[in-house]
Amino acid sequence: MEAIVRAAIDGAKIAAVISNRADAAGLAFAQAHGIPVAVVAHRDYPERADFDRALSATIDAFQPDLVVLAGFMRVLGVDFVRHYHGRLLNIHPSLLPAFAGLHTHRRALEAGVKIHGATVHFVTPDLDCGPIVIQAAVPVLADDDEDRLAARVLAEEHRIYPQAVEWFVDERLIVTDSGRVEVRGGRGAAFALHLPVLDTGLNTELDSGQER
Ligand code: NHR
Repeated sequence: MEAIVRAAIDGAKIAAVISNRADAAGLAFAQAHGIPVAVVAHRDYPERADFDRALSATIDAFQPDLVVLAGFMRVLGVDFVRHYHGRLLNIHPSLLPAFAGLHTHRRALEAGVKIHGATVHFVTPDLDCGPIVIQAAVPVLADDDEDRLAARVLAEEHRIYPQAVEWFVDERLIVTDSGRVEVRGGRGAAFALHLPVLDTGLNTELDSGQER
């Protein structure tokens, strides 16, 4: 959220920052930047559907064109998601469709994958399954633990999420009938893939043809 605010995207105004937790650090950040804030505490609503309705009423009072989930950890119901169809984004800390759900970095380490990352997607009722807007890949290094891997992914999240929001604001995102996202005016598929430059010497064995 802070990265999106700091990106100061041309033609966009942050209408509000809303959290389900009164102690969320993002609220203080927003206030310090003169952005309206609101809290809708999920604990006040025993029924998920009631929380969803209170949340959408609070959101809609600010009349946003786009709703951006950032570190938002409550599963949203079908009615909520339908209400924001085509204008609700999330960032998930894995290369979807791998590792949907929680604890993605731990699960990536357990699986032994050599590449991991983050995905910005439109939110659909099925968790972490919506149309993919942009992905960033990072290497998983031999001595990684959950925190180191999470930090490497987070740095990329801070790059790709503002980019995705900027594309939306510039009306460049098209979701096709088959549920894929095209970036208008993009230079092919690689346009929406961020690969941090690898200068780690990791590939020398491959490059020199050894140990194949
Ligand atoms: N809601 C829908 N309908 N679809 C998605 O794709 C959603 C969503 C709500 C949140 C973010 C997602 C993530 O990127 C997100 C995507 C929390 C959970 C979860 O299980 C799952 C996915 C995501 C966020 N939440 C628990 C729950 O009972 C609570 C976990 C907790 O509080 O720590 O809601 O990771």
